[in-house]
Amino acid sequence: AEPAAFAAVDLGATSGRVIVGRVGRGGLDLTEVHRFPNTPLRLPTGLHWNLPALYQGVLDGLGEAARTGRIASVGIDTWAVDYGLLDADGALLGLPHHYRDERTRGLAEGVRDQVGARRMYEATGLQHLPFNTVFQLAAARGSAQLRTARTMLLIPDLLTYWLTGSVGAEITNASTTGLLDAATGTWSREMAAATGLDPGLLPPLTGPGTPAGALLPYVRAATGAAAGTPVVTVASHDTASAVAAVPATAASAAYISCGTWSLAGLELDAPVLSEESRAAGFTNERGIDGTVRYLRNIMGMWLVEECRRTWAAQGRPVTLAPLLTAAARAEPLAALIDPDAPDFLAPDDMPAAIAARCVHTGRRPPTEPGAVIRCVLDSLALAHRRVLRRAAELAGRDITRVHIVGGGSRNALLCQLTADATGLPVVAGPAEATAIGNVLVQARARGLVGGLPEMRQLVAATQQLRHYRPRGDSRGWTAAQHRLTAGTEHPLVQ
Ligand code: LFR
Repeated sequence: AEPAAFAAVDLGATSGRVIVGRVGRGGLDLTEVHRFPNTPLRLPTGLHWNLPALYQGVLDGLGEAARTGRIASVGIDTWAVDYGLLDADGALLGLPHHYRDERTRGLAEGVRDQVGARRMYEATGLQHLPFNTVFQLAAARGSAQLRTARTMLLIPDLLTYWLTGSVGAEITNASTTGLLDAATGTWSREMAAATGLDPGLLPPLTGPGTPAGALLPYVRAATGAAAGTPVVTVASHDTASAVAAVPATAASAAYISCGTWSLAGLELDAPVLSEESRAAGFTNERGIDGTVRYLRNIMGMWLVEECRRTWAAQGRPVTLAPLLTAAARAEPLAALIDPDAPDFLAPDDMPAAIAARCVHTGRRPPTEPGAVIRCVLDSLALAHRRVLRRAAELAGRDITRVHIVGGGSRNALLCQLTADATGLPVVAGPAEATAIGNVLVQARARGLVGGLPEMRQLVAATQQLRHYRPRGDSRGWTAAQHRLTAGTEHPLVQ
């Protein structure tokens, strides 16, 4: 097939981008044509996504993409779990809530305990996160919106609906809802019934690589895209797209998709649904081609970004590069936190929340910004180690190498600390894994690239990767893990 250009729409928690990816003749080349901020809105009803603004950003980006030449197709990925509700006329009922909105706090545990934590895990394989779609819908129970709703659409599916008029639920993202059956890959009537949800709200499932529909005339008018330009369903969960683009060649490779979140784990052929796995907080999300993303959410660069946001509001310098230089010089492993403590999900003042946790665990809290960032990065590296070791145990796998993809792969200090903590070589890159996974699934639908191994070889052959070797042995990290476990009131995953 002739080389072709694909538009990848990739929305993250802090910004959205449209990227044009050219694929063909052994090449893979990306150009970011548009980037726009994603600024959540606080309203009387809680924390929401400004979806019309995001949609406008998508249209502007597709316009820029069309100006670069003919676009073969468009693919959309975003963060997971969040959704919009449509009424019988197909109108959106209110702005989608942000997963960091507080309304599911406490309630999620109640629903889980009522349905039975074990049963929920056996059925869906999903880690318990308070913002899983199933809990958000439980929080909406009895609301005017939910009573009026006829269809629930996850964010990428909602954008696809606005662009094409067609309705579906892409399966990698559907697997993050808590409403998909892990064994059958179909909607779980049992979980819908157990949580009081009308299963009629759940649209037909679709899979990566299938056409969703052509851009509607008003979208073509707004963007200048050619008639008949299709939206192709990709792995619409951003993490699934990122994992598809991990340039791993061996089954003994682990990955960390590192952005707002660190998603650390393994690719498996089948879910691990054991009680141990549930208790350790591991999830079985779906990847492309029937793969399982066996991983845990770790709070990730959110901690760093929120520190910077707080400092900026205080008028302090927040440019990342000097902060990382200061962090590299700061005392190693001086203060540690469990990044997954619920206090870090949405605090008003992240540095204060970090200091409070350090006090809680009996450590002297860092004060200088460089030391705070060092505390965060040491703690993330240690969490990477904990999670990957446990994943290997629970899945019965050996890990010989760690791939870090996503924006965090540009953070040399975090990559080096992860190599040090895990005692494993780290391969960093591509930073644009999500957009690449999005583009490659579209290219594959056109016959320009083969299966998952071939996609990954193409990434390895065309993208710049950096290598980090562990420095020394990891004894210091083992001791640090013991100190952290001993000082924490919640038992951590070892
Ligand atoms: C990463 C991500 C994670 C998901 C979180 C919330 O961007 O998609 O995989 O757990 O956002 O949706």
